[in-house]
Amino acid sequence: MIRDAETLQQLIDTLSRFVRERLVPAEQQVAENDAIPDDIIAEMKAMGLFGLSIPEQYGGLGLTMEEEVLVAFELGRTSPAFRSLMGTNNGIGAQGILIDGTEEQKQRYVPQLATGDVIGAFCLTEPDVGSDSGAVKTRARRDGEHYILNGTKRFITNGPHAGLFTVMARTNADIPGGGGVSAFIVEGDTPGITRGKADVKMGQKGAHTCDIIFDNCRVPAANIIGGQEGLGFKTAMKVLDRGRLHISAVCVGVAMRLIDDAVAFAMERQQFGKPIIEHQLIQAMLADSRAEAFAGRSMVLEAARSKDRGERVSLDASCCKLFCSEMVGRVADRAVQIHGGAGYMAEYPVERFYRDVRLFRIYEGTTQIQQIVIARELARQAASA
Ligand code: COS
Repeated sequence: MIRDAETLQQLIDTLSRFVRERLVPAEQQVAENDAIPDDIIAEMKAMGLFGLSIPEQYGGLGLTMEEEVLVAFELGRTSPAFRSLMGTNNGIGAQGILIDGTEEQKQRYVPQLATGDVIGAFCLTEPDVGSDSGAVKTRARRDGEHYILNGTKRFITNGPHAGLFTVMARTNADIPGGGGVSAFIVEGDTPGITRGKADVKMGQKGAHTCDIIFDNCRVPAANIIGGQEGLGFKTAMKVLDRGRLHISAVCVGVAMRLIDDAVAFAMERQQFGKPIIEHQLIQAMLADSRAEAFAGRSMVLEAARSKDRGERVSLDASCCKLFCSEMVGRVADRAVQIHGGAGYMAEYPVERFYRDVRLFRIYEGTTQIQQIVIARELARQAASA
């Protein structure tokens, strides 16, 4: 439930203004330079954006899931690169510690993520481990009061900037699949960590990913999340349930932005003697886009409310991720189509967004993985009915 509607509205209004007045005008520069300007990062920190979903006792704003998705709808109205920078601290870079970490681990590591002084990253994917994330090959061998990590993590969001990693590594080679995997908190300056060069991506310029290579990296045994081996895969899945809801909300925000841009263009652009928004085939594309974005918004809010009630949301989160990421792809495609030849030109933001949104159908679980999660949950529910 919204805990204080007035304060929340103030936050959303402030954020909406920040997006409109600071972030949207900087989008092109971020895309060209492949970097977010330092003064914008400083403003994001001052606004508390790195700790939106981190509880107050660890220095964050402590938003509920419903409040967080309302904020993400606003943040989605600009280049995903801005959200990506603070997204890991709120999401996959902090939630493993928050969901399953010990109190000591939370107190030690989360406050620095809440302020944005340290950037967090989530190391699950590997060169040979993508959708089958239980197959983690990175090894963690116990050696006295430490574990020694060896392996390569791939496509790690914010990897070049991260000062704190949540790393899924296999502690028991005899247990295949997720049961042999543990999650570790690894400080970015630990000897034995090398960062690969930043990946060259299709879109989302300004958001950076790279390989993180662990070569005999010694991590204190006290940094195993939850203090116990074998929980890491489940921790990762719980983190992703939450992350998928957040990404879905961002997809809705981007869709709303693209619809606004397409409407503005269609009102301006004249063909056959009238603005193209008066042509029914253009109207159909706008109407379908708005209806689908509204459906996405409604389902994300509903799922977020379930999460705030403490319900398990794996099925709902996957439904949201599946629908919203595919939906924003269709909306971006129509937005380009409405712009006609101009939509193919880099001068218009829709060209950039068309490439940016492609990632939403892939990361934090592909569409096909969401389908698998949904079908398995249906079977599980039917079996236990
Ligand atoms: N919450 C809590 N526990 C979960 C869970 C969740 N959301 N999902 C699975 N588990 C538990 C299961 O209950 C099971 O527990 P038991 O062994 O006690 O029965 C265990 O974890 C293993 O689950 P499962 O058998 O379903 O695991 P699979 O290896 O079949 O993998 C998928 C399931 C494919 C869904 C998982 O690997 C996945 O989500 N892959 C995509 C990963 C991803 O999103 N990567 C993106 C990059 S990270 S940004």
